[in-house]
Amino acid sequence: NLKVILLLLIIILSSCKDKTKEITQVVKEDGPPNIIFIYADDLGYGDLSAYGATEIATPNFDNLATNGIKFTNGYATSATCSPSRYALLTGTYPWRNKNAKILPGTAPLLIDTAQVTLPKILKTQGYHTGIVGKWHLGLGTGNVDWNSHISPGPNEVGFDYSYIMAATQDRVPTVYIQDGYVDNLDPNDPILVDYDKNFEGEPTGTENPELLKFKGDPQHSNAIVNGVSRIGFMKGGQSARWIDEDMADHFLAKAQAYVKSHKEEPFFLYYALQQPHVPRTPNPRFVGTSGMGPRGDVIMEADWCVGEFIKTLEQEGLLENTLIIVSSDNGPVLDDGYEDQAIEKLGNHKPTGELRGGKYSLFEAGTRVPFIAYWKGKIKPGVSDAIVSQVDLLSSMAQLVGSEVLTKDSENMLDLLLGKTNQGRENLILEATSRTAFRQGDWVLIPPYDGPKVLINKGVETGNSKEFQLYNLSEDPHQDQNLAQSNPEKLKELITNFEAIRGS
Ligand code: NG6
Ligand code: CA
Repeated sequence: NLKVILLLLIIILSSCKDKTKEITQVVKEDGPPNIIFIYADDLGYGDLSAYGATEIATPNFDNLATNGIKFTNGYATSATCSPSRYALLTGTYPWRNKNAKILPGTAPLLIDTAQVTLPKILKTQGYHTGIVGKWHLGLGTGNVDWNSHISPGPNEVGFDYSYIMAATQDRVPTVYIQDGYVDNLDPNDPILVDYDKNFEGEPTGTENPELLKFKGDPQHSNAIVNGVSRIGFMKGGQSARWIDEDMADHFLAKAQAYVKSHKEEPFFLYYALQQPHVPRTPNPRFVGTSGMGPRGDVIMEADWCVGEFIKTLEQEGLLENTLIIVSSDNGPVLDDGYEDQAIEKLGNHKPTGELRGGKYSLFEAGTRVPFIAYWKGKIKPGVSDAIVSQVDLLSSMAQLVGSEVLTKDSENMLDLLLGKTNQGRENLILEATSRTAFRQGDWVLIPPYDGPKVLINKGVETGNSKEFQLYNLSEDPHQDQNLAQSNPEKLKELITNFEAIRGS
């Protein structure tokens, strides 16, 4: 009997071993997998039902989270957009580039065209690369002429195809740009953009509030397009102007078309959703669906987009050979410049989950975001508490496609993303509006910073304090107990390690 049991054990064990072998060989046998990043804008750690939201249902995001790996310590590199996107594509911490701040719509390209980028690496391995959605990494070299070829931009840093909005939905120019050309532009009605002064005769939110669907704060009260006042002034380009309520459908259609037309070759698609960033303009199909006003409604809309997009991948037979990473560029904010009832209608929903802070904050909710890795049939569903950052995606994806490229800041987390290990990062630099903090294991160090403790208009705690702050996230996930005084040794250790990386 013992012999039989032993034999059985050996058979079981060796079949397990075969399974792991199978996973590691998958990439080689099936050819290079497609890679898709679905990247939301300002989606908070607590905004998805898979991450604990009870007042809103996000079945399509949840499908990826529950059938893939849901990371509970996954980070954007920064608590604002442009820096996070910079790190996502370059594998370099944004604080290394002094220009990596929230960019105006007229900012020059933030990424050096000579710099390593993920899409460039993928191209060298035979991939077709595309971006659809929000760019917000600058365009041109200063003084962009929106009526001719806009360059350099995504196509000069590694994307074969780009269909983007230049900056944010609340910034001009409010037009789509395809491969460097404004889509649908009538040459007889050229676009002019200025971030300092208005064009004569153009209405603004400040002067013509009667034209608005909802009011903006002073910064968001410049050019009015579709009844929404924006940051920055703009004139012309009427036929090219986007319709805010159609943006989600528009980008979705472009993303679907992209995967359909590139399914015969390995491709990388960066699908950068615009939701739930302001202005929140759900398509009428979604108005009222969340009961939370526009912010909830656009999360429902984004979830629907994810569902439709996954359906397309399924119909095209691509799901089994596509690694999908889902995340967000920074944490959530309720009032980000428009009167859209995000606070009034929030009810019991907690966009930050149990975390402290939010967008712009050095506290956890600024940078800790939903982070999901999904690959049908290849990644075993699970939950991981390992620390992983979006800055790691460059090296990890490079590894996946057989490239050896690594950047200093980007750690190879491929095995973690594929569920073959639960070993994540030992430490990570966090960033928010040009300030940095440090996570090491369960510990977080926030150095002293001047400035307000709370952004009054936005209701977000910045993390600023005259004192060092030290938190232990395993005991205190909401960062209420500053242990800097009571644990001077830990404090010293973290300061030393933090400074070593900051100075490197
Ligand atoms: C801020 C805007 C905010 C938003 C943010 C960019 C003001 C007062 N606030 O400057 O509304 O546009 O920039 O958000 O202008 S991000 O997600 O792209 O970083
Ligand atoms: Ca953002």
